[in-house]
Amino acid sequence: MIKSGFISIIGRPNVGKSTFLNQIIAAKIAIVTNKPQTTRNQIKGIYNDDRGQMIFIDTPGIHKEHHELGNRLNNIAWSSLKNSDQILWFIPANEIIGLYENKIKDYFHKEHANLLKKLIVIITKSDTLTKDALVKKEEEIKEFVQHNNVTTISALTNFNLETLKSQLFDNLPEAPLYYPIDEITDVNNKFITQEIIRETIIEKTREEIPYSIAVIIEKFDNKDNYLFIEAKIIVDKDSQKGILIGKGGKAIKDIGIDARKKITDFFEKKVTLKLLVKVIKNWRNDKSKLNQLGY
Ligand SMILES: Nc1nc2c(ncn2[C@@H]2O[C@H](COP(=O)(O)OP(=O)(O)OP(=O)(O)O)[C@@H](O)[C@H]2O)c(=O)[nH]1
Ligand SMILES: [Mg+2]
Repeated sequence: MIKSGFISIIGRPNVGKSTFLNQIIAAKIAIVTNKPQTTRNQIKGIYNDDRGQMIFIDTPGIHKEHHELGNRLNNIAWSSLKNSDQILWFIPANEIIGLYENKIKDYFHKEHANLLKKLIVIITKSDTLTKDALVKKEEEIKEFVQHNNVTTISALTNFNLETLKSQLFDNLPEAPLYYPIDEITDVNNKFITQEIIRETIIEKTREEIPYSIAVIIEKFDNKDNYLFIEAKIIVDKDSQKGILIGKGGKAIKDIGIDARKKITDFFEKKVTLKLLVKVIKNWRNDKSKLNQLGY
C-alpha cells in the first residue's frame, strides 16, 4: 500500500521553509539566507521511502507587497494550497506573532475553512528557545491559531522531523507515485545556478539591493568535466549597479568568487563564471519583464 501526495509549506518570510525543504530531501535545492523574501518560486522537493512519496512545495514568504513582483510572489504562495493534500503553516518560535500570521489565520478561518482539515501548524526553530520558554511559546501559538493540529520542529537539529514525516504519511491518500523515485526536485540545473548566484548576492549586499536584483543565466554550457556560465544580474537603479560592481570591480569580483565556489561544490566540476550587471529601471513593476524572468 503506497501513499503519495503534495504538501505545501507556507508562512511569512524567513521562518525556515526552504531550510526545512532542503533538510527533508537532504540536498540543497532551495536557497536560504538570513534575510526575508529569499524564495521567489514554487520549488518541489520529492521525498521517497518505503511508505511512498511526499512532494513538498516550498513557496515565497507571504509579505506586504510594494511591487507587482511582491504581488506575484504572494499569489505563488497562496496558489500552492489549491491542489495540496496537506498544508504546513510555519510559525517561528523565536519571533512574536505578527501581522502576517493574522492574515494567514484569517485566510484559513474566515475565507478557506474547507482547508482546515488539511492544515498542520508547524512551530519552527525550536532550538532557539530553552525548554521552558518553548513550552510557553507553544501554548501561545496554540491559543492564537485556534487549531488542534500543531507540531514543533527544528530543521537545524532535525528535532521531530521523523515524527512529522510519519504523521504526514498517516494522512496521505493511497496513490501511485507522481515522480520517478530518483528525482528529488522539479527544478533544473540552470535554475539552481541562477538561485545560487542570487543567494550569494543577497548574502553579500545590504538594504534595498537583495530585493532589487534578479539573475538571468545567459549561457550554460555543461560539459563532461567543466561548466561555462554567463549570467546577467538585473538591478533596478543606476546607483545599485555602481554598488554591485564596487570600486575597481571589487564587489562583483567577490560575489563571483563565492558563487563560483558554491556552483563548483554543487556540480562537482570545474566552473567558469562570467557576471554582467544590467539596469532595468523599475523591473519589479514591469509585467512583461517579470514574465520574462519567470516570476
Ligand atoms: N536556529 C534555527 N534557524 C533556522 C532554522 N530553520 C531555518 N533557520 C534560519 O532561518 C533563516 C531563514 O531561513 P529560510 O529557510 O531561508 O526561510 P524561508 O521561510 O524559506 O524564507 P523566505 O524564502 O524568505 O520566505 C536562515 O538564516 C536559516 O538558517 C531552525 O530550525 N533553527
Ligand atoms: Mg525560502
